[in-house]
Amino acid sequence: RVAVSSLGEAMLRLSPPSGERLRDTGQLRVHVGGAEANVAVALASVGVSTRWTSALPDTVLGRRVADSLSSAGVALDTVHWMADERLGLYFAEIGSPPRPTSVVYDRAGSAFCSLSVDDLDWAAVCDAQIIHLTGITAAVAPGSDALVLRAAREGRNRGALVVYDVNYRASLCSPETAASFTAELASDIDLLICRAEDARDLFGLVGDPVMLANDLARKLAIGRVVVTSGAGGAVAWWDGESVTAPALPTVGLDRIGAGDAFAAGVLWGVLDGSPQDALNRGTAMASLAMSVQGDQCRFSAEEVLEVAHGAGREVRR
Ligand code: KDG
Repeated sequence: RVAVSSLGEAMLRLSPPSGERLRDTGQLRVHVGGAEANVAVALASVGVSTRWTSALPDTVLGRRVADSLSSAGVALDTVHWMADERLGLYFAEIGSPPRPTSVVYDRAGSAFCSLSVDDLDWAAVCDAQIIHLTGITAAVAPGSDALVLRAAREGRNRGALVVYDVNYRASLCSPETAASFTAELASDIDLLICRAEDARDLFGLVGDPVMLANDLARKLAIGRVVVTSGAGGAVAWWDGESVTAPALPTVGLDRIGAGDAFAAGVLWGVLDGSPQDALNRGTAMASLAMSVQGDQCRFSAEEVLEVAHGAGREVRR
């Protein structure tokens, strides 16, 4: 049994070198991305046993993704390999104020889009203490919501804790669809992670992050809710108590994947720390993720805890 099992699509990200634009560049740097893969890599890097389940094309690109995850220590035994399929791609131009980061997806018809519930061995996928799922996985293709519903149900039946990150992507579905899916899944969610802007855009909630966490917990009847608000830090409503953690200073070199690093820190804290440890590890990992290029946060437990301690806060190991 692994500590964390995550399910989702991986993509290759193609980005111009820093300071160049997609419309002009003659070079593209390659990074492996995909929110759930990012969470799995960040967790494995701090020493948490982690499994990632997905569908990959049996091509050099699919193998590149697998090699990248397994080099971080992620277990891939439940990955479904597919012949004659493609890997999703995305193009990201990393912004620098006042120019925002912009993303163009090329993920339609990927191997993950044709993954069905019958392709997976659910006993193996859900043999974990925590099942990590996101709204991206549910919205990748018509029918992928069934993967998320099944994973949450199988996880629950096996005594796992189900963590759902709303992670709304406007390119994949409408806010209404994302909100109604979250409501459908809610009775199987133990811990919800949601950006403040998603709480507003999907659920029509307004107020400061403490109120948002409280209101989401009440609206969806979920006992633990974490709300993130970028530079405003993170807030949790956790079994009836409020917990907060400020964001840590960072150069913000590459913000893509920071939310996934945050989620990984929270899951790590859920496994062996207090709710405050969970938020502190999350904000430390998010700030570290933003200090390097690429979607993934590959820092050791010592490096993460040093950053968390450096901010003058107690994080137990
Ligand atoms: O959170 C980072 C992800 O956005 C990135 O790795 C790609 O999964 C991705 C997506 O759907 O945007």
